[in-house]
Amino acid sequence: MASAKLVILTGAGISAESGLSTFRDAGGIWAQHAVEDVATPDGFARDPDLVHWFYNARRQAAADVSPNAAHHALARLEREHKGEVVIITQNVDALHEAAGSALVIHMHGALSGALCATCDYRWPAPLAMHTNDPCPACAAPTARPDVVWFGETPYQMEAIWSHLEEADIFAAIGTSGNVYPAAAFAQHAGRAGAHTVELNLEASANVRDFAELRHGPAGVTVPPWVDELLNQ
Ligand code: BJW
Repeated sequence: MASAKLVILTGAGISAESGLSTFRDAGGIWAQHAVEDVATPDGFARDPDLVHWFYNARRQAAADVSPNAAHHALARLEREHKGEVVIITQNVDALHEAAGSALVIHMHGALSGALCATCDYRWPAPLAMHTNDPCPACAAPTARPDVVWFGETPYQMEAIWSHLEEADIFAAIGTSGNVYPAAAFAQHAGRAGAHTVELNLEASANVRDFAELRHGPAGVTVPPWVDELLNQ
């Protein structure tokens, strides 16, 4: 197991103890905003001011927080484990990178990125984006946050399926298992032979796809799990 390939999916729950809201918990983001208004291409076409306001507020909130014990433990795992450690995050914050993780796939994009809806050019997002901001490449007034909304294809899916098929251990941390394709990763990795572990506050919607369950706050469950992996 010393050189096992570890593939780790993270969701909003891993950043909760840093102070960022989750989506589907009581009082979470979807209790305050209608998902179809702020996280779909149609919502952006209808009211770009509202969508920019929503993501500007989240970009500001993400700039004000620090990684917690779970992010730090995963960065230590990547530094000290002899095999490959791949983090696939659904999160648009940069807390894994801030903790020191290097191999991080942002499958739902990043708050730090801007994307031209006309020509697909990407550039670093300013703290506040505005409707009609021009694209630096084609000048079209169609700048949007570089995040993946419902109905859009998540990023780096080919690489992700390959990592899942090569995984010796697959873990999902802080994700409710409601959003596909991420919710199918445990089943995919498990069928390809990985040992599957869920580390979440509570049982997720796809708890049956995991061989091992560790329920509790990520800041409490992840550091000892990492210690165990490094001591195996
Ligand atoms: C803690 C904790 C602590 C709290 N410690 N834990 C019908 C059936 C099946 C699928 C579909 C369907 N109809 C449509 C679809 C597809 C659709 C989908 O899944 N819809 C479902 C709602 C049914 N998916 C898509 O459209 C995706 N695209 C797609 O499928 O393309 C086709 C394709 C697939 C494969 C290959 C090629 C093409 C796109 C999904 C885009 C999701 N976008 C969002 C918003 C954008 C980013 C942003 O603004 O941040 O991404 S939605 C939102 O949900 C966000 C998140 O990344 C995502 C997942 O949420 P997450 O992270 O799981 O958060 P929560 O809040 O749900 O859960 C937190 C968990 O943490 C909870 O369990 C807590 O208990 C726990 N917790 N505190 C540990 N301290």
